Amino acid sequence: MKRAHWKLQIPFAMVIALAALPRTTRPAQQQQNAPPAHDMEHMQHNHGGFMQEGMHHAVAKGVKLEQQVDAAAHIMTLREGPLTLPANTSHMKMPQPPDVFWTIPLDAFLLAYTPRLVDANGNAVPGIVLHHTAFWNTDRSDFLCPNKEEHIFGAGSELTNWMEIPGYGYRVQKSDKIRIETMVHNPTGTSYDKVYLEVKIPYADPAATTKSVYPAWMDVQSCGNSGYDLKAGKNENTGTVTVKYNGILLGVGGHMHDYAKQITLEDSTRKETVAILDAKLDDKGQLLSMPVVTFLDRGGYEFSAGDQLRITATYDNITGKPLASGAMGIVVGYFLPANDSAMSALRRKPKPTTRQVAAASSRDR
Ligand SMILES: [Cu+2]
Repeated sequence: MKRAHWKLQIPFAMVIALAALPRTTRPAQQQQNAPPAHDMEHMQHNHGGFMQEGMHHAVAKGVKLEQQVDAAAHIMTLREGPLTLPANTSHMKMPQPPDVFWTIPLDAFLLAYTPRLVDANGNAVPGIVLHHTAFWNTDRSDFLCPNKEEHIFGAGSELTNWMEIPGYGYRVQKSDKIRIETMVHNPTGTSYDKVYLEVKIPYADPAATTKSVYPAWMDVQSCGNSGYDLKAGKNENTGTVTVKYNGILLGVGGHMHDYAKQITLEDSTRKETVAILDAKLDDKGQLLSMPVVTFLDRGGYEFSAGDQLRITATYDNITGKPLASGAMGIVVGYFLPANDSAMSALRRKPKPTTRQVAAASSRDR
C-alpha cells in the first residue's frame, strides 16, 4: 500500500553508495555499480528517542529477545516477541513490550538492517502494526546529543531496510548493550497473535577495511524526546543541535507523522539551507512519504565542528482538535567524521555496577 516510497528511496541509496566511494573514482556513470534495488530501501520512517521517558503504556508480558549468529553468512538475526495484537487498538491502549537488550556477541561492523514482522509460523504480518522500533547503543553517547544513547537504527510501519553502504559500517564491540524500544499498535480489523519483530543484520569482521559511519538524528525537539503535541491547525516547531566534529553529511531523509507539511535543516552558522523535505500526504492528510536529499554533487555536505544546525518542522493539523504526542520531526542522515578516532570519546565509561560492563572494561584496558 505504501510501495510508492520505495521508488523515492532508491536514488538516495545510490547516492550513498556512490558517496562511499573515493571521490577520485566516482564518475557519474558509476551509478551502475550501486547495489541492487532490494538493498536500497531508505530510513525515512525511523524514529528517534521519543519514548525514552514520558509515556505510560501497559507493559506486554513474556516478550523476549533472541539472537542467532550465522558466522558463515556473517548475519545476525534478532527476534523480539511474541506480541499479541488485538484488532483496532491504538498504541496508547495496546500493552507495549518493555525495552529489551541485545548484547553484541562479537566485535564487528554492523552493515545493514532488514526488519520484518512474522507470526509464529514464519508468515509475514503487515508492517502497519509496527508503530516503531528504535535501537540505541547504551555503551555510547550520540554524537549530536551526548545526553542520549547512540541511536543506531530505527524503523516504522514501512519496515524499510537500511541498506548497506559499501565500505562503511557501524562499529560495535563485543558485549555492547543495545537497547531496543519497540511500540506496536493495530489499526487494522484483523487480530494478530504471537507476532515477532525480526531484524537481520549483516556484519563484517573488525579487520575488514570498513570505515565507520554514524547515523545522525537531527530532531526538531533538539536533544529531548522526539514526540510532541500538535495543536489544531498550523504548527511550526524549531530545534537546534550543534555538530562537534568535522565531517560530511552524505544525504538525509526525514521522519514526520500524519498532517506533516515540511521539515527543513539549516546550518545556521553558515547561514545555509542544507535540505528542505516536503511531506507527501494522501487526501486525508495521512503521511505517505518523505523525500530524500543527497549531497553527492558536492561530495557531501561539509560540517565543521561548532556548526549549529536548525531543524524546523511544520504541520497542518486538519482534525480540528489537539493531537497529544501526535508529531515528530526528525532529519535522519549518515555522518562521516573527518577523524574517526575522535568519535571513540563517545564510548561511555563502564558502569561498575553491572558484571557485564565490568567484564568488558577489564578486557578493553
Ligand atoms: Cu515517529
